Amino acid sequence: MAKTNYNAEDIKIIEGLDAVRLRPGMYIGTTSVKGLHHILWEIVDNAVDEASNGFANRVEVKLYKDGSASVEDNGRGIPTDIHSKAGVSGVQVVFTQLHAGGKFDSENYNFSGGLHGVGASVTNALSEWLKVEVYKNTVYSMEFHSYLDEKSGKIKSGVPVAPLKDTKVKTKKKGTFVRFLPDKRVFETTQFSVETILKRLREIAFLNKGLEIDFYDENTDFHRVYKYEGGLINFVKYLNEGKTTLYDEPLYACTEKDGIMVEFAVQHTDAYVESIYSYVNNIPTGEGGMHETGFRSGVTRVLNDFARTKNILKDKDENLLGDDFKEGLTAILSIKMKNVQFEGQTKTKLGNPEARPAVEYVTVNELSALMNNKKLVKIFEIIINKALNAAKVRLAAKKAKEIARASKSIESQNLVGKLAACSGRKAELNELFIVEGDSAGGSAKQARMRQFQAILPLRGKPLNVEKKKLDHILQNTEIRTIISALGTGIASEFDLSGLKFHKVIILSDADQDGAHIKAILLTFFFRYMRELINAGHVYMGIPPLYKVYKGNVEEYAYDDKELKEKIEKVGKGYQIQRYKGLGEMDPGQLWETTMNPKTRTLMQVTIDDAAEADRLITVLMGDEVGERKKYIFEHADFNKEDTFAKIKR
Ligand code: 1YM
Repeated sequence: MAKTNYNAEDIKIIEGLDAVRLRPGMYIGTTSVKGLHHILWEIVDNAVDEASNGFANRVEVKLYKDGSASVEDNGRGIPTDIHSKAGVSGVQVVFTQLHAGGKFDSENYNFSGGLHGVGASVTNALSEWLKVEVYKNTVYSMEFHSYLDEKSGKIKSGVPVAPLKDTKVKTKKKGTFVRFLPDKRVFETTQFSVETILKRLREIAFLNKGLEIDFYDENTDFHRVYKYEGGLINFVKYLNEGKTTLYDEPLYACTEKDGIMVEFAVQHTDAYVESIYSYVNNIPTGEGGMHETGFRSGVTRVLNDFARTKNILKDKDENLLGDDFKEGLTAILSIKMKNVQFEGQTKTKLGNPEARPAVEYVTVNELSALMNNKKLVKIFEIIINKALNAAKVRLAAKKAKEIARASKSIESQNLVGKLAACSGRKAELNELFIVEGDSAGGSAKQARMRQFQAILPLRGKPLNVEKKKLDHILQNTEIRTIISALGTGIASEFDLSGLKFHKVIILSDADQDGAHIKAILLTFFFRYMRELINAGHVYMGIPPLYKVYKGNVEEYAYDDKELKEKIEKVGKGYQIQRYKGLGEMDPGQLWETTMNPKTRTLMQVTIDDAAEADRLITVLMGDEVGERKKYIFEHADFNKEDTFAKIKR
């Protein structure tokens, strides 16, 4: 049965994998640490899909001392028989054929299950070696490697060492095991981040109730198990930790409609902002899309109906709006469907129109059913009353929106008194430095390149916007100044096209106060201008901590490790100055170390994981001191890369 002569078709397959190595960016977006994790997620996705389809209930992820990683599930095992068209085993097809867009048109295997990410071949192409074992009564095994072809001088990617072999070793196990070593010639770093992996595994476990995910790191002997019998219910409770909830148990539903699996959990808190996080096939959809739209209109419709049946809303009253229902709403919406189309700036917006009516239908049906449950009536009354309150604020004041709208014209009112504007008019080139303190602000004004750098000094601390209503927030001068300087408006009035600076750079001291100011500003951007962050416009400046000097030689160090290097570089007779704040630097030094695009270091603020960032903000900025202390204690260093920030030089 096995093919003996490897013909032209096989060669074409191999060329396919070589193309991946030639332009990895086209397949995994980037060869940074993010791309490195991407090739792990490809394998994890296949294992999780197998579980999603009900064939597996356990996934194990392991990191090894040699730098390799493995994933194992207890499902059916990748098909081991010969694929009629390809003439090689299913295993070989999976790891050597590129599946464009995650679709795979084959007669042999139906992908009813394979929801997405059949990109295991990409992982193979970008690895030094990859080993597969399939457990079906006996152990099947196959190995691939990438090697330098002497003749062509080029690297051949993901080449089978031998066809799939039935080792005849008996096993009671079922499933698939894949282990691979990411290729150092491809990636900027091949060091996996345990923190990144754990966060994603926990998210997957939340999204797939009952699925057990084990993680083990051989390097540190660290072991962790995630398993949530409540799934999304546990997820919502986790997000609401540290918030005051209006009722104890989240509302939950899970049903299929027109081939789309719809699942959600909802719980209200006393907060004013909304925290809805949506997923499609376990992938976060940060920009929302059709499923979210359907969910929102479903919630609005069903709650209005309820309010009318209960005579809370009278005939003469107008319907409550979606916006009224979103105050304090924490929700996870997770759907599973085929042929997913992603759109939007970051390709995290669901485009499939059919998702909207399906989700709306399920939301209305399931919530109505819950409303008829006598025990839950109280909860719905609480929700309606909260919305009525929100509507009152909306109708009586209408102020928030007017001010938000006015914020767009504030520039013409010249409220931006303190802003030292720049002279250039090209937003793409312009930079706004939001600087802590008047003295550093003064230095920055002297140091800047007037053409494209504007300076906004902050005198006091801006208002902590967490737990404040919008109209209250908009009375704060510092916040108003920032809004007016940016030119985008905020909240529902936000419009990215008005942005006057494509780099918004927060410059604060590397101490507690500076960290607090950063946190306050990031909270504000996250809650009211999230698109600004999503579109990559928000940065943090990193001032040096030390100057090492001798005569007229000056070297700056941004951390203690660099300090050692710089001391060696300057040599005997060096002196050290430790900067306690930006204010201690003269304009020349500030320019060179923190503002000059040629020599400075910026950290770009990104949100890989919006739900996690939301929880973090709740913990950091909310009023539960204990949790905050704990977090700050564990993550004392605000200048390091984390959920919010990635270094960009
Ligand atoms: C550790 C990684 O890849 N598990 C896995 C993959 C597959 C199956 C089961 C599977 C799918 C189907 C039928 C089907 C895949 N099979 C294919 C292909 N774990 C891991 N477990 N039988 C088994 O979707 O119909 C691709 S992935 F294409 F061969 F069917």
